[in-house]
Amino acid sequence: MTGNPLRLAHCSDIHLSGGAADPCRAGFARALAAIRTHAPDLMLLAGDLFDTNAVPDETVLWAMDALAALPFPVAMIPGNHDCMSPGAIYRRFDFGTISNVVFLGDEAGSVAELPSLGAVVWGRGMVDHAPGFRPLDGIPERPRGARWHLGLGHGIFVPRGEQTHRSSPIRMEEIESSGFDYLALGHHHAAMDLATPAVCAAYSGSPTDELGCGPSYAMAELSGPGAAALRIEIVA
Ligand SMILES: [Mn+2]
Repeated sequence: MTGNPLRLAHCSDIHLSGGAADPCRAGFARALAAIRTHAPDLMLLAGDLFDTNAVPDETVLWAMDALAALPFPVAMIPGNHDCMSPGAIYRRFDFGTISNVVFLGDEAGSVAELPSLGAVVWGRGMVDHAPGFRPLDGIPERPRGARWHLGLGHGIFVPRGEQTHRSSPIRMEEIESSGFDYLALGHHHAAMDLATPAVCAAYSGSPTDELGCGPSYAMAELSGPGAAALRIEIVA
């Protein structure tokens, strides 16, 4: 298949909490400025934009404005800190009304088409961060005619062959069999490159946490089936 590559930015675990003095707000603004320099076709936001569902409305409105100001589309899911519990931020504020944002909050999983990019994006909205919630359960077949099949998930990474009793497990076997061209993961604040020959996947790490290699996001360039270049970028 020929055509332009797809350039993805991937960010998660920002943990916005308070007002203008919140260091995560400044950190997210720096990360967005850095992401803009890559001129991505799409940004995937893999959960925990907010630290709790009790953040002030002003914080939510600031974040909505920050996303609306981006010159590219954004596809996003909730995480465990901003999950879809009763009274959740995303039940009170409809991020889907932002013209360049698609919000994938349905508990059963939902799909958004981005026809101008030839991309289809899937994700599940976490209601309850519990062992029974499987962030990658129910991935649909690759949609016919879609050039790029992209996924989002928020939960704990479980290496190949291991078991866990922890909440929201994301098993390496599920990543490998997902069929996605790119899978944007969130929850671990240290970045993790999980790309395999079949699936390009990563935890982007948090742009507002020093854990691991430092505050980070990920950039992926998809140039064809199984052909992806992934970079973890450090926020200066
Ligand atoms: Mn999380």
